[in-house]
Amino acid sequence: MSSKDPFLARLNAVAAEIETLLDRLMGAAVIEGERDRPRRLLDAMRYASLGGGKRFRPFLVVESAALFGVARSQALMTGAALECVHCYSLVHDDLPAMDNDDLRRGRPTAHRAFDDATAILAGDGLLTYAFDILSRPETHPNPDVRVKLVAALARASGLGGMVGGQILDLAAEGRFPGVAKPQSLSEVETLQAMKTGALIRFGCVAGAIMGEASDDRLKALDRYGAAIGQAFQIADDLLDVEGDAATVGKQTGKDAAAGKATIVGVLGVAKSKQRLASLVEEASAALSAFGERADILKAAARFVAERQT
Ligand code: GRG
Repeated sequence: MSSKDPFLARLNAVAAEIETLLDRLMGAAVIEGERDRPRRLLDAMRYASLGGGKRFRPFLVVESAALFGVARSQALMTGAALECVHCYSLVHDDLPAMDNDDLRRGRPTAHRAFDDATAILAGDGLLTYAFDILSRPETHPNPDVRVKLVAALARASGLGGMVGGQILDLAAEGRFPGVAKPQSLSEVETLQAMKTGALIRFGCVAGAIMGEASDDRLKALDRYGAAIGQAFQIADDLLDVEGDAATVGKQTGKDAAAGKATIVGVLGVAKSKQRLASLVEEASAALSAFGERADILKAAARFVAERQT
């Protein structure tokens, strides 16, 4: 990624800091006050979380937190927790029982590099570690804020968020005989808002939670997050239709083959691109109260729509 573009330079800066932080957080096999960490599990967790990925979700945390003057080191801790949940979801999504993928971030998927059981446990380890990270005073000095972060990430990740969206996604593929397939535009929007949107939305409101911002400001970031979350998924679906595997870093052309419910499948390519453009506008409009200080987040909305990987 070129760093001449100011947006990419800031995204890359967060990516480098997150890499260093995750490496530190998962660096030691022997931790004071904890039982020794089993080497194979630690290796698989490191494989799944280090050395790849755009780190777009931590970027959202860092840049939304910057609007409220939150210390960058604290925002990075929350970003690292969010990235752990994201990486766990990728590991589990790639498993044979889910999407059965061999390639992720341009490398063999975790269950290919290790084995199914180790990959399942690495995902479990990353998910639970996220909440360990959020509960530390290093993440925020105020315990009330830490509890709010834990609750918000748990909700974004779980039953009414990503995991709930994932089961609706599997239902849409017709995996469960007798269970209705979500197919209409609004059903597909709901499942995608849960599966992909909820974590992105958390990334956007996390800064406001950490900055103990007013309700208005938190809601503005929530509206921004909802718009870019939807845009992110439409862009992902378009990449599956139009992208090539070498650039995207994972197999393409899989959605239609699997009978997945996508906005592109419902609206077609041309209308989906129009929808993408209006979501970018909607995202920028949601940030009007922040003025120029939110320009980087507006650039992030454009990046979401234009990304090739
Ligand atoms: C298995 C509980 C569970 C949930 C799976 C992650 C997920 C939910 C599904 C993956 C399917 C998918 C490709 C969804 C599109 C959105 C998405 C998560 C894309 C990958 O995120 P990026 O582009 O990846 O931010 P990097 O590698 O840059 O971190």
